[in-house]
Amino acid sequence: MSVFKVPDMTCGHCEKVIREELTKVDQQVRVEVNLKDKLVTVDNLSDDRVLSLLKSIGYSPVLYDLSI
Ligand SMILES: [Cu+2]
Repeated sequence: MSVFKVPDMTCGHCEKVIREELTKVDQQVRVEVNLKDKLVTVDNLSDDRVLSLLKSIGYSPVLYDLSI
């Protein structure tokens, strides 16, 4: 499981397109979106893949270090 900060995810539409982009890859992929904190939690998909998929649809994700 990895958490990504997506500062430019601002509304329900963003949530929908992000969710669709990540889950279309594989039905095993699990996505949780926290719109208020602009966090996306992803299970069963590599960090590199998440970052490149979200960038490909115009977002600016960064891997979020929960230990900070
Ligand atoms: Cu939006």
